[in-house]
Amino acid sequence: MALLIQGGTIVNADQSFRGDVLCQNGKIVAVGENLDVPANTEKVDASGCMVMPGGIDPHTHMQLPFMGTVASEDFYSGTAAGLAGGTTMIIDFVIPSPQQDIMEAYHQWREWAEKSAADYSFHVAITWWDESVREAMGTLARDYGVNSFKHFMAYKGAIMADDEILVNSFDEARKLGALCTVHAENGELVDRLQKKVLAQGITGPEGHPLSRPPVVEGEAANRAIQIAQVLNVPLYLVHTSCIESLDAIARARQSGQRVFGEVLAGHLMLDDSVYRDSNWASAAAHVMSPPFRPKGHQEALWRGLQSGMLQTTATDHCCFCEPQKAAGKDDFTKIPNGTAGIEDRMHVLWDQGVNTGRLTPNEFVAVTSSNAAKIFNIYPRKGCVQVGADADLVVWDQEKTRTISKETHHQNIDFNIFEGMTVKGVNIATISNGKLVYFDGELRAVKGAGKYVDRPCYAPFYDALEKNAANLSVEPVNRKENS
Ligand code: URQ
Ligand code: ZN
Ligand code: ZN
Repeated sequence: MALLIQGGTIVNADQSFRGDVLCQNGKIVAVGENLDVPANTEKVDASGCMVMPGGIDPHTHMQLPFMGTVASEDFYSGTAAGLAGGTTMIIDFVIPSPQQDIMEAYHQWREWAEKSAADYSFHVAITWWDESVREAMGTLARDYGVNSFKHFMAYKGAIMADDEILVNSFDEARKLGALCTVHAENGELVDRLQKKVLAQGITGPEGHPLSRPPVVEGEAANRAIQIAQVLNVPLYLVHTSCIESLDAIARARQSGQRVFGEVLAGHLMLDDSVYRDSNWASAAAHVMSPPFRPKGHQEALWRGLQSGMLQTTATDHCCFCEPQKAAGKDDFTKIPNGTAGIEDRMHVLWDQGVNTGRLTPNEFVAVTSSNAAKIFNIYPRKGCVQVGADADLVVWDQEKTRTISKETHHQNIDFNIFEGMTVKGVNIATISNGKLVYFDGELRAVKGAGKYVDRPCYAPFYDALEKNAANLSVEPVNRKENS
């Protein structure tokens, strides 16, 4: 059955124009006016609305086993909530335990994700190192469409990657033509500061930001950037939350280094006052890493997005309900880290990005979809309204409002960090793989309808890098002649 989205204005990252969109067999088959439409085509009226590429959230953790529990949102409920909010693809994370076989972990996450309602892909975390890990990276890059490897520089004693792992993994990623991504916080400093804060008798959630101040992120961001520079590998910093890491990214990009930055909708909107809420459950619900920052960092992050120093927006959707957060009732270091956002990201970014004049609608498309597609090498299959692309689209009504609340969201969590926020400009329809899956408040997500998305490596680009690096090499000095 074909689907025609008619009467709208198509908004891509590079241009906007009046046009209808015809979808068939999961693909966009025609774009323009006066299209030749098959009989029995389902029609969606987009008059007065914008038609944009479906959002890509490059950072989620559905049903993540973490800190002694499992995230409450699974791949079906999480991708369904994303569809309700206009996100039609996620890039989640395979996170092997240290010493766990990488391929075993990969197949485990693939199995969990089969129930997804929308398309998905995986970054693979490198949490330990030996020759089997190196081999697995090659297998994943060549045979399983993995072109990005994640490194947690935080979480000492759990999944933290020390410099030896970073150097081994970054070097291997370059040879494969893959991208390295990092959670940039110095895990040793976090560990030491957590002990120091607890020793001062601070056990509540207000201790969380004290144990991981912005400088702890800035140090790790700088370190990862310099290691990537020495090893000649592109780098992507996830959840850039503060001025210190934003400045590190800006310096690197201004020097020509290939570094990318991601920012979470939450870090653009919230500050660290949330941790001083007298209600323990509310303060604990905001415990995630890096923490929400003091006032001032948020505006700097918006400027990073506007200036192109930050390229993508995400949510780090990692849900833990109050009973789970209560594990840290007497010790904030035991509160499972994570917050939600997959359903609200695009609404929050439009309301505080486009309605305020910070972003144009085209830039909104870039930072919610197209840039992630380009960086992770799935553009224009994803992130663009054009013939041949996947039929993942949103019909966006700039005038429609929504008040965000845990009472009405589709996310499987008992809290919403944007609670009570009224946004103007939301998707009235979401099309996933050419099917109308959300329309005027009715969610029609189908369990298992999502497909795994292969992301090819970047080999040709790296060959040039290698040649360039070789040209800069110094000839060995022949000292025999002088002896
Ligand atoms: O660090 C992450 O990205 C994962 C473990 C989710 N939790 C969080 O606090 N960001
Ligand atoms: Zn992280
Ligand atoms: Zn994360």
